[in-house]
Amino acid sequence: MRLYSYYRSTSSYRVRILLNLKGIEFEYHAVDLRPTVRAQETAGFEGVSAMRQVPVLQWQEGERVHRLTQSVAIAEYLEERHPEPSLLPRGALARARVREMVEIVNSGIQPLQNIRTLGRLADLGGESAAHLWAQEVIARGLGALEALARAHPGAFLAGEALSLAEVFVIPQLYNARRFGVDLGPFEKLVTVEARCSALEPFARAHPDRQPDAPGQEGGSP
Ligand SMILES: N[C@@H](CCC(=O)N[C@@H](CS)C(=O)NCC(=O)O)C(=O)O
Repeated sequence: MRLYSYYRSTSSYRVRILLNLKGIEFEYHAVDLRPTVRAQETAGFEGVSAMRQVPVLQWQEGERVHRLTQSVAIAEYLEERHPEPSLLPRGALARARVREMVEIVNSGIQPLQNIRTLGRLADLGGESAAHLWAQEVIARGLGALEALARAHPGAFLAGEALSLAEVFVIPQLYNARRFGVDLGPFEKLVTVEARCSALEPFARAHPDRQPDAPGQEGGSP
């Protein structure tokens, strides 16, 4: 499989964790999203992603090349095709609880503070207004996640088992630090993050360890 990714893209980070957890090898294809480069806008990339975004998962079956975008769709696909280890618990409500956490990140936080949104906000209102907005939406979403996680005692966010909730929330915490969000109020999220960081599939997916990260061969300056 090939993953079109950018080291600091949290949506790509989710898919890297997923592939590692499922034990699926992949070729890393870097797309440089830096505003000074914007490789996603190059002519060929529209055929890879109509939204001109990463992540994109690409694989071949016989003659056919398949591409899938949107990390939630990718997560559900991988869960169905590679059910072990399972990242969704048994029971309709428990599964819905995990998806609830996934959606808080996927639609409640990330689109409001992604590179495109913040770039436009900075154009309209200046860099510091955009930064403040990002801090606010991240902290608001993390507050909701912390409350949900505390309501479900256990070593992980939705109970005793690792699930898609960690796959989505751990990258968002990385981004929260980038934006200087105070993580003090999110004690359970940070505790679970430490537990996940000690696991190889999460550690290997970390932005700093990607081939396009600064300091890595092929990394950005
Ligand atoms: N809903 C999408 C979000 C994808 C997304 O926002 N990707 C960002 C990086 S995290 C991107 O490629 N931004 C570049 C752009 O929009 O120009 C997913 O979950 O995969």
